[in-house]
Amino acid sequence: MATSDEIKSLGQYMLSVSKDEGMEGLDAVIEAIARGSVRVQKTVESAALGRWLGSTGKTNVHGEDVQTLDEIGSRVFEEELLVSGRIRALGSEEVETAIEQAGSSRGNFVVMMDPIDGSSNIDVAISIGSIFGIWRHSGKYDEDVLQPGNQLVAASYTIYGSSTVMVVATKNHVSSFTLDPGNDTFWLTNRDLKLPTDGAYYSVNEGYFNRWSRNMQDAVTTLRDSLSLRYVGSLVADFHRNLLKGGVFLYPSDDRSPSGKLRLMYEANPLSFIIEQAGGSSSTGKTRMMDVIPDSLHQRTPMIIGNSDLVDGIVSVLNC
Ligand code: AHM
Ligand code: MG
Repeated sequence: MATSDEIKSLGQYMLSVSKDEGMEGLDAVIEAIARGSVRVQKTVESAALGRWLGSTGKTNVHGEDVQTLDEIGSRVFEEELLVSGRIRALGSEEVETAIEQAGSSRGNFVVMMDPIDGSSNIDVAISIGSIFGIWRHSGKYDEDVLQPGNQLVAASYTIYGSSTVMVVATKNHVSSFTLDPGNDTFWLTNRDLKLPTDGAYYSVNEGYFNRWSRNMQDAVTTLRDSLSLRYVGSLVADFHRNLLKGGVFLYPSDDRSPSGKLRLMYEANPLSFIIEQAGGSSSTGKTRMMDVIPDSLHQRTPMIIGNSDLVDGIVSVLNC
């Protein structure tokens, strides 16, 4: 690969990575996500002015209220990804069944996405994001859409925060790119990201403390001794901060949600791939997240993700 001095834009970076890692067409998929992110960022920025806040009045497959921006984000990324010509199957947290593009002879990738993550923060101008897991097209449709995380070839997320940042992970690199809104281009700003060795933060919704198992309560109580609490309530924002500063994010099961809240295919697997490439780990509390064999597209999972020593410590308290 060329040196960082020679590689500046996301497009240039991805051309080089796709070639080096033998993944023809991955650059087109990532560029489609980048174009979608620019469109979504513009919508997020002026959501109140364009009357794109609030609920659509519809309910999604998870029984959750669909926000107007959820619907826009889903449509934007679907359009951009499908015109890339590289998608064989596309699954979305907002859509019941995955789209199959059987006729696309160049379609060699399967993408699972959460088009707008952190929906409860849309109306209050707090950071939200978009998450993508990318697998190779493996064979039949059913096999394509239910591949485990350990078969991921790339993952990405975009955070619409005080700046718009896109993080892209492939088997050998995790890099971040910052959007220049003047020319709608993402520029490389952080190359080969690695988690800091000392975690600074723990992130969990402590409002659910009384619903957790005794062991989970003990594990979180221990974290309070050495770490600061930060919880935005947008997974992408909590994850991104912990990736840069070190720490651990938890969304456990509780007595109302025995499988937790987060979705394996759209949220947990892509972020687990990224954290492992950055030197951390991710667990369901029982097993490595990426070894879970999915049984349905929209299945939920508990998640503990971040610095390996913190994840391992929590998992050992959970299983003692
Ligand atoms: P969403 O994808 O519908 O926005 O739901 C997932 C979000 C995550 O971003 C976040 O970590 C979590 O829900 C917050 O849930 P809670 O409000 O229960 O803490
Ligand atoms: Mg989400």
